[in-house]
Amino acid sequence: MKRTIFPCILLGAFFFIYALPQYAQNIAWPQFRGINCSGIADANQDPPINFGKDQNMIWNTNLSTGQSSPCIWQDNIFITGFEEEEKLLNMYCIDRISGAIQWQKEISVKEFEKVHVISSPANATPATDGERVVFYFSSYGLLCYDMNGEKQWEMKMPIPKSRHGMGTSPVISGDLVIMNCFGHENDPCLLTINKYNGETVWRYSWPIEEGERADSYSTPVIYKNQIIIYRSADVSAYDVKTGNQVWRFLTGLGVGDAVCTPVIGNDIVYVTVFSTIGNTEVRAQFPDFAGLVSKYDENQDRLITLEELGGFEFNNSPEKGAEISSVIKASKWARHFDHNKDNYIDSTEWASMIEYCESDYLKQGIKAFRVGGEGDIIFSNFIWGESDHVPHVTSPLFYNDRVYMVKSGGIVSCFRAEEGELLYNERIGTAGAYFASPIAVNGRILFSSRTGVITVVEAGDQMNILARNDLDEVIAATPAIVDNKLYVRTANSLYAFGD
Ligand SMILES: [Ca+2]
Ligand SMILES: [Ca+2]
Repeated sequence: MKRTIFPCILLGAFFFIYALPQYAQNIAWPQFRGINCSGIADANQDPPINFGKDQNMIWNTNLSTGQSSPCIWQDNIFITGFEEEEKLLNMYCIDRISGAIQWQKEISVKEFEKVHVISSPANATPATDGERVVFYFSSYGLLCYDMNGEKQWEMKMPIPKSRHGMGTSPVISGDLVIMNCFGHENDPCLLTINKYNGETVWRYSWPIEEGERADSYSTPVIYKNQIIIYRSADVSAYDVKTGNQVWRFLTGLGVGDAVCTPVIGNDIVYVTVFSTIGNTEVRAQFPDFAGLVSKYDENQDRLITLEELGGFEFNNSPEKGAEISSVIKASKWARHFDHNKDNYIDSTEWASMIEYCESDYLKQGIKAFRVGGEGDIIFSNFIWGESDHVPHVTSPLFYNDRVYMVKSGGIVSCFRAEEGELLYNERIGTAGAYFASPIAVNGRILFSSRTGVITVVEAGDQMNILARNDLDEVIAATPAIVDNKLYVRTANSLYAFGD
């Protein structure tokens, strides 16, 4: 069922032709998820559909653990890793043709940033413009090297305070390195840095408003002269020259995890907004008050205390699989709904919690809105939204006028991009968690499961699975495609596949 809190406004598509970035002619996948975080390979690329350790593998190079994606320029691949015991952060430059390590740098730190069990101190994908490469480690800061591995500059940063650890990656646009630090709870800001010397150009500090929380795992997206960032309360745009906020699209969730990186297609922004407590998997686990009493009223006084609720636990994402999904105590949430603070949750208070979940469900989901305007653009620019099927971590993919999403469980949704019509919502047959974002090449889409299966699906209005390729290693990083080859970072390896 299609549900949304917003009016559905259909707008015509606006097609702008603007100059391709200079690296479009080069062999380049220069940052997280390729050019402008789109996840779309250059036209005419044709990597193998079937691949694996025994099929179409060109090379495989062992790396230290990490989940940054490959950053590629011509014959160089830049990638990171870390060594837990030694407290080392590793930066690699790998020869794209042979897989040999060309140079390797390491930084020793006293401590790593505290990160979520599914995250990593080597999370951020490097960014390059073909003359330099910028690495970001939340436990250290930014480091810039030239292509030969000579250090150009560095910007140390305090270890950020955040819920799950930084998820963002730097990007290079024009003369600037752009860093989304909106997820630093202690000092949420957007930073631009002179890529030649490492000096700060401007800094936009987030004036946190009531009901908002500094939170953002998103990588910046560039649209003309604007930097677009997804934060917990909004998707907002900043003038690349001045650092002024130009517009903001309120997502409705003031305290949600802003995890995905939005994508832009035909001047429409697509963003997936996820609420832990609003998602259908969680809501299905909540009984009504009578059900609550029959199950958790230990002393049988027909009343429920917060302590009695301690026995009620729910899984915040059963589809991720037992290994990494979190079990949450209902009392943790219910405490906020004990409005009269008497330590009992009565039927009205329980109902208000269910209502809150329902309201978060209506606020969450994929949202499509027209890019542009000034100030608050939620009512003027909103096009369509859909509460169901929303992933927690992966980013949406805009490809050939369709939008694709994959959520844990291997559940793929495909929408008509402009209208929001759901074309299909189906399981691709590999369950478990999905953290890598989908990418597209030559009429095909690649979905990578954490368990290491890369499913190749034909782009289009029906699901048509072309291949399932099992690497049998953990994949959390989004793969990269250049030069008819596919590059996949697993927990401890980098693979190159090609015919
Ligand atoms: Ca009781
Ligand atoms: Ca109460």
